[in-house]
Amino acid sequence: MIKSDVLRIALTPEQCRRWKTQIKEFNYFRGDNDLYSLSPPEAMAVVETATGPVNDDYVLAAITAQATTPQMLKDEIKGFGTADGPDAVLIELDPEIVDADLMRMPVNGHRHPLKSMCVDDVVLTGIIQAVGGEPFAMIPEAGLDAIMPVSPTPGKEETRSSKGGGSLGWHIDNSGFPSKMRPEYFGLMGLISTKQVTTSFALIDDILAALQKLDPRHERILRETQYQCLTPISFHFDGSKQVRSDPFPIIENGPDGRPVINFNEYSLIRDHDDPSILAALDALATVLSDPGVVRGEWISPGKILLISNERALHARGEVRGKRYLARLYGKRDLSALRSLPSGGDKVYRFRFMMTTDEMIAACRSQTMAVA
Ligand SMILES: O=C(O)CCC(=O)C(=O)O
Ligand SMILES: [Fe+2]
Repeated sequence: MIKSDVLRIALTPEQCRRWKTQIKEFNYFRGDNDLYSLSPPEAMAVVETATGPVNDDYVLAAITAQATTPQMLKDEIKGFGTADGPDAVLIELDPEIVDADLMRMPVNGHRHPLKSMCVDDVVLTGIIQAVGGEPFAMIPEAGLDAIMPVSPTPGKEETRSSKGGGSLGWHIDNSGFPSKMRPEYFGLMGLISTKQVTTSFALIDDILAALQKLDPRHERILRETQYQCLTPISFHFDGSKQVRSDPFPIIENGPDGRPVINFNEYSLIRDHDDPSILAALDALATVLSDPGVVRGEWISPGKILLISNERALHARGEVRGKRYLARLYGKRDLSALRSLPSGGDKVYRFRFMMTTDEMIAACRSQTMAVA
């Protein structure tokens, strides 16, 4: 089978050195980074007591990114996620672009208090912006850091989340939410990775072609509005229970008429007894172990994998060695998040408070991407 294209871009060490120098010359960082190591409950308290909009280091990093990201890179990736562009891009940079070191691994799942906003943060932010969307994060998940550390966290190694150490099954991020509140795409940047760990991904065009070969009926069944999943566990730090989403289709057509996928191997609720549904879900699992469909990358230091969260699924092998990736979400239309009663990102730009009540309401309002 011919796989749909993934764009690969490599910058020379010289191009990387120039970018890094420009970022440093911008000299926008104050070095105050106490906000980014806060846990979500601490971050919520900070937002609630802020008296007005705050221009913090992350906002300055986003401005620096806009000013310094190489034009050639912007031109190459701007079609990502559109009908003419790829659904996945691998960008290879010189590992020297990374500022993190082994002494500054995340603490309790959050940025090390001594790892300030730095070159790698600006680079990842620049790439997310170059696609044409805005970076964003959910405070209940990431605290006030826009860039989430993906690294095993003591006490959470066993969880099936970005803080776990085991393998992660096939999913899109924040599958329980309607698409207007989910990340549209994300970048995973390798900061530290001492042993090979594979991040897998499968593009929807490849998945559908393989399903079609097995039995053309499967796709039709997966397009029925009858699947449910649970809210993302990372949002329930307050001890609240996961809730069931409203029924949604696993495959549907997005606003531009092309297919999109919504699936999470772990949080999909499997209470179906209809044999055609079970057969379609089994076929999906079969296709997701087909080497003609599954791709993989070792996101080693300096590599950035940009993946659509609408037109691709991703998964990960077991973590080995010391590993620290930076993950940043992007979205072209933040209006649904900005209009939440909790106030959107008015106080901390790109970071959304999202209360438990709002999250539950969101999961109960699954709507088709196309009216
Ligand atoms: O660790 C990886 O390579 C992927 C992690 C992931 O799926 C996530 O953070 O959502
Ligand atoms: Fe993920």
